[in-house]
Amino acid sequence: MKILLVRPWVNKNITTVKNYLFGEPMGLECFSALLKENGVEVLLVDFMVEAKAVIETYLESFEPDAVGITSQCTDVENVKAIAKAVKLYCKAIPVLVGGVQASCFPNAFFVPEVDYVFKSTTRKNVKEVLEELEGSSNMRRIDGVYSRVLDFINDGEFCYNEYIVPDRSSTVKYRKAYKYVGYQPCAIVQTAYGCRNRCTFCIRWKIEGGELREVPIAEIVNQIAALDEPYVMICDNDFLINASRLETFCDLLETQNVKKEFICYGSVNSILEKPQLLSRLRKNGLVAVIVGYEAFEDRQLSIYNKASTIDDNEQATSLLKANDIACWGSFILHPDWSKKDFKKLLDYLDYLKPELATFSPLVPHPMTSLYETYKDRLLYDAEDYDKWNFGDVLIRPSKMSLKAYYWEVLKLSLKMNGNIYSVRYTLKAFPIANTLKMITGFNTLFSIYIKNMLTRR
Ligand code: B12
Repeated sequence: MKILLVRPWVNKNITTVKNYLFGEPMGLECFSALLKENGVEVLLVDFMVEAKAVIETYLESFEPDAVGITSQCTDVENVKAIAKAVKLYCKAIPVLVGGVQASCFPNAFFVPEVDYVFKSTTRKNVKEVLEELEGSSNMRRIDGVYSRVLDFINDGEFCYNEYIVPDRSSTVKYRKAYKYVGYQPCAIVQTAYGCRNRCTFCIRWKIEGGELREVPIAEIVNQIAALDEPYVMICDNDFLINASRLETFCDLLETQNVKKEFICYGSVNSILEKPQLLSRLRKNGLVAVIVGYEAFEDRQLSIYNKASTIDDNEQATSLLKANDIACWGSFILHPDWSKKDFKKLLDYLDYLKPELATFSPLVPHPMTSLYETYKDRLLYDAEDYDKWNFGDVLIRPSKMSLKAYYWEVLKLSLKMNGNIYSVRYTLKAFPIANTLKMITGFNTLFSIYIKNMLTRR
């Protein structure tokens, strides 16, 4: 059996960070690994890289027996367009959809052109779907999967995604294109699922579960050692959570002589709990930590149910700086902010001096309790999936017009990313060609903000 796997093109209408966050389609690589375990021949096409390619070319040349498509919130229309094109080419080719959007909103894909929607992906449910595709089993209810022949009805058990080692050979022809901020080529690795924190705005602990599930660290180091990329982005919610696991991580990197540079997400608490470990992590390649600061006041941190205080944030930043680890801070822009609040954030950034900072307007995602709080102020319906991209303003601002709010966001991004401290860091940390690409990326983002400012009502 032959299965064609597809990551859709970037949606042209969204507020996107694709110019500097351009990671590998790890979900499809995991699915590819499962398919190969079952003897399936796989071809993966990444339309995020091959932006001008069309699906028909691959349907003709590869002649697949089925097509699998991955999805994020911004991909819904493109996934459906690909599914439609597949069915127009040959009605008999089954279409399978998975990915984070299928996990969050499987019903977004309950359309006649899609045959299977995977809410969760496991060895067992992939095997069962393959048996159906091969005709060796009857249509039946499969855990975690909605199928069209059963009218997309499945009231059975659902589980979380199973850990699968990604089949990186499936993306070999694209790998040089994958980057994370100024680090290119950069691989992505997941070493754990779940989170101990319960931040009110976050969907990750909803998708992955509240319990921390760790993959044996020796398995992870073997995976990292086998990578060609010099840079590795560790996408766990909080890679810095487990001190003894991090010690073993360093032991193994040292004994196996693995030399890479790492970027990870780390919580303020995790940084504060293990100051003694940071210098060892730095020696073993940790170059940057993405820290969710979110706010500049304790009052707001407690609204978001953050486990840290403003004091903690400052201490964590100092610890990172003392160990020469860059701090990439992320912040949430609250819809009830006045111009003064934007100014306060800017002052706070001036004081904290994260090497880089990103801003996301508050997203009251339907999977979170914030949805109820803000549902009367929403600018878009929950089904306008591509608007829920963590870049658009979704809640009507209370202290200024939407236009004025976008203007504040634009000014903030310009001032922050153009500040001498960040520019100096960027020039020092990344090759000049990558810095130039980042500048283009920021410019594109600014033009999107300007467009939003002028057109959004
Ligand atoms: C790395 C990453 C990226 C990478 C690449 C992601 C990708 N898969 O293509 C880059 C940097 C490109 C990226 C971009 C964006 N991202 Co992003 N990203 C992540 C991150 C940190 C990890 C994703 C990941 O690789 N997970 C691990 C893999 C293994 O999980 P997975 O993809 O779900 O795959 C599993 C199953 O879903 C299944 N599967 C996947 N595909 C398929 C297909 C089939 C057919 C089947 C059967 C199964 C299957 O197999 C895997 C088994 O475990 C997550 C946060 C997180 N940890 O989830 C955010 C996250 C996914 N991103 C998010 C967002 C919002 C974006 C952007 C929209 C931001 C923006 N405004 O530009 C863009 C969209 C890019 C686009 N498509 O145009 C949101 C998604 C929200 C949503 N409902 O979709 C998340 C959850 C972050 C958050 N805010 O909480 N992202």
